[in-house]
Amino acid sequence: MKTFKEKVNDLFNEQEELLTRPNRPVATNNGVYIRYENPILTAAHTPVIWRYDLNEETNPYLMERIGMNATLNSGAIKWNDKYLLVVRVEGADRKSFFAIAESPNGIDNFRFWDFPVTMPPAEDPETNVYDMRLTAHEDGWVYGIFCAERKDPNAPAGDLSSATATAGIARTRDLQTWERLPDLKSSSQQRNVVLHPEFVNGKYALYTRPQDGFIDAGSGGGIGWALVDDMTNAVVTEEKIIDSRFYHTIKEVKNGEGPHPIRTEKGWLHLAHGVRGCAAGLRYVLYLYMTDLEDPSKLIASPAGHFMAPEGEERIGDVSNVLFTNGWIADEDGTVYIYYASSDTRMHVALSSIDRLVDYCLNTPSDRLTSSGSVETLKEQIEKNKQIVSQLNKESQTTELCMNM
Ligand code: M1P
Repeated sequence: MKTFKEKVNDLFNEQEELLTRPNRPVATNNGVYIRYENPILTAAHTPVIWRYDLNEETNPYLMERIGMNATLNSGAIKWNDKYLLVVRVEGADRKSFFAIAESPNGIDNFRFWDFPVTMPPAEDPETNVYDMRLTAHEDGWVYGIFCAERKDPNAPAGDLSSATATAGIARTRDLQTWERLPDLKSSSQQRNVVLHPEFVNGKYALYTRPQDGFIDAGSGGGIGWALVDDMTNAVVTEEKIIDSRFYHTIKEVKNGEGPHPIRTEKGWLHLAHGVRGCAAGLRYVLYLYMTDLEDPSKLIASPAGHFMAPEGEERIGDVSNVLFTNGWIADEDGTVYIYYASSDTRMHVALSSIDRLVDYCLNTPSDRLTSSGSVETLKEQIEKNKQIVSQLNKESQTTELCMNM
């Protein structure tokens, strides 16, 4: 029989093994990105000192006192040479909160800081906060914009589910102390609001996602764009849709900006999520698009379809069939670390590069929005490839590249 002290040691040792487990790239890839074998953060990665009361007198059975349910939708930033995630941690009590986990290499050894983020509540205190997008703005502050959720004050008596979504705003200079600013004022509900890292025409620029209800985007046409004078009193006066939803696409039901876009030589590179409905419920996938360098609200590339969709175990979780992202880090050498959550349960990383992602955006055919259009796109590629393969076959007597010409 182990002593209490030995059992405590076991807890720490088992967790250490999990936290230090090396992550390896999976063998198969599509040339666009590389997935990694293990999730980078799960509920089991949350610190032992959060979950257990380690005092033998008050917890003689060494039971978990405060359960953690999931680690998901995380903002990301490179900070003092470390890869930092502002993780949405969801407790067993269904409340989400933010906590920072850091890694020396961006792909494994993620470790939570001892204390979660103390986020001051808004003047009208919310019930739940989640999905923070981080932006180190050129004004010198690091902003975190997140969903602040409240019970719908207009819900009929007995309806304990209807809620409202508002963009909560906070800023920090050290990621330790957060100053809460007033929530974004907008005529519609908002989620997936993201701050562009540079001033545009002297103003702060926001990617928005107007929505009629808490779940349904309704008449909100897609990812929006709004210029704001002052982040300490952010008001959406004019909003235009820059990346629309379309019937029978991966973003038919709704879409939302992921992390803030990355500046590249060829334009702003955007990562987003798109949602469609099916008999199994909503299916969330990731997609990319690009906008103009001078005018980040002008769409210049819109590759068809998803860039990443749930695979294998990623398909299963608290909300199955979901990939969601709100964080990526572009390193100085052009490597891009894409942080995504699967099925609202765990965090993963995929690696790519700015060059590859830009190439993907500029050279993946766009959606012609009908089956016949898709067949035409396919035929164009097949025609071009047949010519190349026939040329290659002529050049190579020894290699039979294509049996079916
Ligand atoms: O459950 C899937 C996702 O649902 C919502 O996404 P959206 O903002 O597009 O409606 C969010 O609640 C998100 O956190 C969640 O991952």
